[in-house]
Amino acid sequence: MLAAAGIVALSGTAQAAATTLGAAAAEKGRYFGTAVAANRLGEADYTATLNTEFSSVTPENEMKWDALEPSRGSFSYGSADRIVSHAEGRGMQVRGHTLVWHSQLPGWVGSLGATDLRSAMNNHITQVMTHYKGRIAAWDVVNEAFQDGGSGARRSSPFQDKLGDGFIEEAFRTARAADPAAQLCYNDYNTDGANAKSNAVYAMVKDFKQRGVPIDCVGFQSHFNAQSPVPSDYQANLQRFADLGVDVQITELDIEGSGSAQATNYANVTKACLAVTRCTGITVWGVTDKYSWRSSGTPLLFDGTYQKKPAYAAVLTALGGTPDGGGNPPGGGTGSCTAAYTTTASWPGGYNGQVTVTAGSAAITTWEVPLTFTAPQKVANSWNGTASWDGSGTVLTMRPSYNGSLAAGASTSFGFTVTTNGGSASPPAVGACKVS
Ligand code: 9MR
Repeated sequence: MLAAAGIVALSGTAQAAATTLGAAAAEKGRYFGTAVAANRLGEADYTATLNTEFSSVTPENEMKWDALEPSRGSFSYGSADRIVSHAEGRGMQVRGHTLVWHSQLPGWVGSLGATDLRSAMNNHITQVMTHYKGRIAAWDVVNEAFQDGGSGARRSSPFQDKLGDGFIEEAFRTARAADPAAQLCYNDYNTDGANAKSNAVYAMVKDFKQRGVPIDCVGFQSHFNAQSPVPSDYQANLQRFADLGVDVQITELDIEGSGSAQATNYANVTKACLAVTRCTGITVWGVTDKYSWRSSGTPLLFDGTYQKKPAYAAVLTALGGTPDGGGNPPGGGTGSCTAAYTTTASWPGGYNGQVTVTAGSAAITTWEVPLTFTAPQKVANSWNGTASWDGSGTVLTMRPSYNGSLAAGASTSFGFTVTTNGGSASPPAVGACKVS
């Protein structure tokens, strides 16, 4: 027997309203992105969610210095390239993260003297940006260079300690020369509202703009939880940076919590970005709670089984999208569903197929999925569904037997055995799931 590969997901939505984060954000002239880990791209549900919902990706770790240049002058681009290729193949843009950062920095960098460190920094920026030239929408050129707390001072790092304040300016100038098409961003956390740290970043950006140091954008990481809630002046803070003449981007959004409280916070962040003309996009820091760096805080939009959380619906609605495409079909049953097909086994003369039906962000009480088989295939047997054939004998509509009621985001599966009768072994064409 062969385990089979093909998975086809078909949405049952029937209206023009955007039903995904990426599409809804695009209607507002923005991207909606996620951090991605190269080693998860082989997981079907991970990649299906990524491909369906997001229009931008940020490699979560694969473009950090320790990943790209683990020893001096020796670059390894494999994992980062996989993410960039995946994105390019699907029309997603890429945020590069990050060129100069005190963390995930290989030991050899820290042990260099000032002259060597300067040339190593500039070489790292130039090599990496040249490798990806023209393919990265925005780079986090410098990440987290300021201290927390009330001092507004620069954070200690090999760059700061040996090169002084000027390392940031130098990094941006080197970056502009390496890839003039990329937007160049400064990125940090705990800068999401007005405070000593964000004031210090603000002063730096203002100075850069006045002196013509090339900077195009400021990234606000936006990692929120009970200790670090969404600031009440979040929108005002984005706006004051935008007013300096830079774009602002929400670059690593995650908000710990659950249910409606989490949903409200997510909606407020989304609305704040939409209210600031130069807020060009939002990136959440991961696809699913189970792989979040703060997994126990369930801070993302999809749970550990890739079901849409209330926060998902809140973001989509805030973006002007419609979780269920306005009803499916319009005027018919409420809610929506999707159907995903897998061949679970095959042998000479036949195969087993399985269709997983998943409710959208509202509960449903019934569903139907049409399957078109290639003659002279016959369905010998089916389970967990009620089968009815059309007159031609090629279109089989499956409806629930006992499994019509699904909670929001919940799934059920039905299956069938097909005999090929000497003909093609192609799996059926799976039509749109409908709530009838
Ligand atoms: O999510 C990243 C996690 O997988 C890494 O272990 C961690 C190591 O520093 O970095 C995480 O991402 C960080 C990002 O690069 C910069 N801002 C803070 C993020 C969360 O720690």
